[in-house]
This record gives sequence, structure tokens and C-alpha cells, in this order.
Amino acid sequence: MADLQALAETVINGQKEEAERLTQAAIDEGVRPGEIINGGLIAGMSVVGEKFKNNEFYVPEVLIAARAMQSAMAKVKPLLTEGEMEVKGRVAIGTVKGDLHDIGKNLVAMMLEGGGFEVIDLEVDVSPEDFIAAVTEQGANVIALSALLTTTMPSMKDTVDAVAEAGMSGKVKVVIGGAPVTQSYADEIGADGYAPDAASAVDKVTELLA
Ligand code: B1M
Repeated sequence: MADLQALAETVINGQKEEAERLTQAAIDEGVRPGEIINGGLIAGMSVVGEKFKNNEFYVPEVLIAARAMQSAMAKVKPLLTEGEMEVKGRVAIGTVKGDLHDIGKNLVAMMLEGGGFEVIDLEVDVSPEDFIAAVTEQGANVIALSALLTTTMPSMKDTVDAVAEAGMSGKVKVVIGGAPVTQSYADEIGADGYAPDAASAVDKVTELLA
């Protein structure tokens, strides 16, 4: 039987090959991709985050764990998108200007793809202008902003303001998230939605486009 706790441990310990092997075993046993991601990969990375906060882990351990998680994720990702027929909307996602954290943003992007959305991944350090360009040039109808630093959260407000200045408020929905972000911050800056994690980001975008 698939052992998602053991998979989480391989992420925590940065065991890339073992993480890939256990992920493949879970896939072969028919465990749903979302379950592998939530119960194994995200669960492991949350522990890594805690250890980093408590100074039990330093940057190198964190990067090694992230590499194990991302390479295991690469095995699950094609399955999340496989068989999806209806494209529910086009989401331009990125980590905001000045912010280079992309693990959570990548999870949200993958879950959105798995939820039937077309995802335009603008990567990291994305300016408000680049988000607007994704709407005007690539037809995005949702802008999804991720921030992990309190110092980069103001760029979320700048992006919401840029959407209003471009006359797109209401037509393009802006959803925000990331560890320091809250519903009350979303309300304060006038974002259309907030989600605390990757799975609820899919629910929120679905709700906003309904
Ligand atoms: Co950084 N870092 N980091 N870091 N880092 C944090 C965020 C920090 C909390 C660590 C700490 O001090 N305890 C702290 C921020 C403090 C603050 O502002 N409040 C911090 C800092 C200070 C920094 C640097 C400034 C350190 C330095 O250089 N002095 C620097 C900044 C670089 C920059 O961005 N300009 C830095 C650098 C790095 C690394 C490069 C080493 C690495 C990033 C690697 C990468 O992303 N490729 C890193 C990491 C890994 C972390 C921690 C340990 C883990 C972040 C992570 O990936 N978590 C983090 C500590 C922590 O979180 N406890 C920390 C796992 C990931 C799955 O969670 O991204 O929260 P998360 O995503 C979640 C939800 O938030 C949500 O869904 C995801 C999963 O369900 N979500 C969304 C995310 N985006 C969403 C968008 C949505 C909806 C939901 O809608 C659109």
C-alpha cells in the first residue's frame, strides 16, 4: 500500500531518487495525484518550512528538499493534466515583483492545471505591467498572485491598482495567496479573492469564474 508519510519523509530528508521511486509506486497503485501531492509532497515541505523557521534546517537543506519535491512533482504533474477536456479559464500566475519563492506558486499552478484551467506561468519577480500584458496579449481572465515576503506584498496592491487603471476591474479577476497573505489583506487591497493553499486556490478561481 502506498505510504505517503514515507514519501513526505523523503522530501524532508532531500532524498530525490527515493522520493521519485515512492511517487512512482503510489502512481502505479492508483493513488490520486492530488492525494500524492497533498499527503506526501506538500506535507513534507511544510515540515521543512517549520524546521527552517526553528533553525533546525538551513538554506542548503531547504533547497535539497525542494529539489526532491520538485522532481517527484514532475512525475505527478502530467497525470494532473491528463484527460482534462474542458478549459475552464485562462490563469496568468506569478510570484510578485521582488519575490523569488516559487515552490508554492508552482503547486498552485499545477493544481489549477489539474482542475482544468489553462495556466500561463509568468514565473517569479513579475511586475504589474507583465501581469497586465498577459491579459492583453494572451487573453488571461484571472491573475493569480503569490507572495512569500511581507516586503513584496505591496506589489499585490500595485497589480490590483494596475488592473483598475487598465479598465479591467470586474472583467479580470485577481486572486492572491502565499504564507503571509490573509483574507483581510485581500479585502484591504480590493483583490477579488484569497486562498490559503493550492487546493483552495482551485476552488476560489472556479467560484470567481462561475
Ligand atoms: Co525564504 N523566506 N527567503 N527562501 N523561505 C520564507 C518565506 C520565510 C518565512 C522564512 C523565515 O524567515 N521563517 C521568510 C519571509 C519572512 C517574511 O517576509 N515574513 C523568508 C526570507 C526572509 C527569505 C530571504 C529574504 C532570505 C535571505 O536571503 N535573507 C530570501 C528572499 C529571496 C527573494 O525572494 N527575493 C529567501 C530565499 C529563500 C530560498 C531561495 C532559500 C528558498 C526559495 C526556493 C524557491 O522557492 N525556489 C526559500 C524557502 C524555501 C523558504 C521557506 C523555508 C519555505 C517556502 C516554501 O516553499 N514553502 C519559507 C519558510 C516557511 O514558509 N515556513 C521562507 C512550501 C510551500 C509549499 O508553501 O509557498 O507558502 P508556500 O505556498 C503554499 C501557500 O502559501 C499557498 O499554497 C501553497 C501550498 O498549498 N500559496 C498560494 C502560495 N501562493 C499562493 C497563491 C494563491 C493561493 C495560495 O493564489 C494565487
